[in-house]
Amino acid sequence: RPEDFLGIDQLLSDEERDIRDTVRAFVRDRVVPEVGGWFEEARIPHELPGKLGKLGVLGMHLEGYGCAGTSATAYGLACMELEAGDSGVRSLVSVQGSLAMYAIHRWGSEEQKQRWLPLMAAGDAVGCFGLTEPDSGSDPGSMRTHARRDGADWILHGQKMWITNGSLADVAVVWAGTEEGVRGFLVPKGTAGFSTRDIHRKLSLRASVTSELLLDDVRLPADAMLPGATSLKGPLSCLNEARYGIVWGAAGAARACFEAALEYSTSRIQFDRPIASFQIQQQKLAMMALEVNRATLLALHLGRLKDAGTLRPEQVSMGKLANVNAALEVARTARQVLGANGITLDYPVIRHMNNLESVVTYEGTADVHALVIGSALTGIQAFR
Ligand code: TGC
Ligand code: FAD
Repeated sequence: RPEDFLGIDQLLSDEERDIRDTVRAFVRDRVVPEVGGWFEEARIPHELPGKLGKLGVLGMHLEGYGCAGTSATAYGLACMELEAGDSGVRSLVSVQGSLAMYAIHRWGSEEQKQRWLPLMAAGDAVGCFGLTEPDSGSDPGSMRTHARRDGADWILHGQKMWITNGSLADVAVVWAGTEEGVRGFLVPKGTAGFSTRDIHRKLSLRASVTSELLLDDVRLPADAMLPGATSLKGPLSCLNEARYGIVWGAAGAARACFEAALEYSTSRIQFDRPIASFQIQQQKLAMMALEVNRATLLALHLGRLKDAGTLRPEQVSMGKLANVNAALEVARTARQVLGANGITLDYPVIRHMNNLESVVTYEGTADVHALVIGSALTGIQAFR
């Protein structure tokens, strides 16, 4: 089993392997045969959230409210399998579970949790998470979207950009500046003044809906606000969760590219020999196997730390930076191994390669994560 060269499987419990294998089978049967078409058509099927809900992966690491309450490691393994299918499918699950549901679970009122989490865990309601704005990406503290009190209500105004699941979502978690600091608001689809506009012409993460959220003096009742979050720490704490999933997911995308390259190299004949028999190709295969195994080990280590309750944000940054960069390197190498076939959607590699260009940018760019690590190492903040 070249993708598990180091025998990392032995470090998993039976339950973790069972969950992993269930998600792997779902991806093999329901995602892999279709996802090239979804990518080509730039769409994600509307019935997919319901199927993912039945699979039990939406908010699976959260406790109660219809969520499965698995370990963080099991959740990570699910992310790895989903992203081995496509980063867009893992994104849907990350945004639903780690961003929108986690925000409600961690910062919401009991009523908000009761209203939304069971529906979202089942995939009967989709969520999105609006932090980024046209002029506020890496620096979310500069956001212009704001909310002011008007009697008992809130009036929310502004614009969010690059929002995964935006137009698909039944509820948007929107972060806004207020006189009381940064606060989160639950904005149901159809609320007067709230509309979405999809972003087209993407060449990456095409099997995923990405939208703008337009908030034109949206009047919200007092109970739309997440009571627990009062600063940027609110949204940033959610990002830790989603970034953790990406640490695993990137290892899955890398594995899928490596497997495609290995299979191709043993069957493609040039100069009367399989290309796998040439030393240069073997070196590429060895490098890819190394990166896939190393990324998986790193993800598992962070999973164990998270389950022990000791995982620190800067460790998540190191995992995201390392594994997404490794996955990009593997994808680019695999694409070359496939020659001309590597540029088509008949093979998964260029789809993963292009997707990873989004993954390296969202949830904190590689630069931002390097600076988070640099700040932890030196005690000197170099962001501003
Ligand atoms: P800074 O002054 O450092 O911190 C402000 C407050 O936040 C706290 N904090 C954190 N809390 C929890 N987890 C973290 N990782 C935290 N980082 C900081 C901090 O303690 C402070 O708390 P308090 O109590 O004093 O208020 O903030 P800064 O403005 O200097 O920014 C720091 C920086 C650059 C690291 C941060 O803003 C950042 O991470 N920027 C990147 C933005 C980003 O990642 N956006 C992602 C948007 S969502 C998305 O991309 C979804 S894609 C999903 C998909 O499709 O899969
Ligand atoms: P910028 O912040 O403008 O950065 C541009 C370049 O400058 C980058 O290379 C960056 O590393 C560099 N840079 C910035 N600041 C510094 C600095 N201090 N030091 C050194 N270099 C710096 N956001 C959401 O809120 N919700 C979502 O669901 C969501 N989904 C997304 C889906 C996709 C497909 C994509 C592509 C993005 C999504 N995002 C989402 C937005 C994403 O989080 C942002 O794109 C990301 O945070 C970077 O912001 P930016 O694109 O504005 O780049």
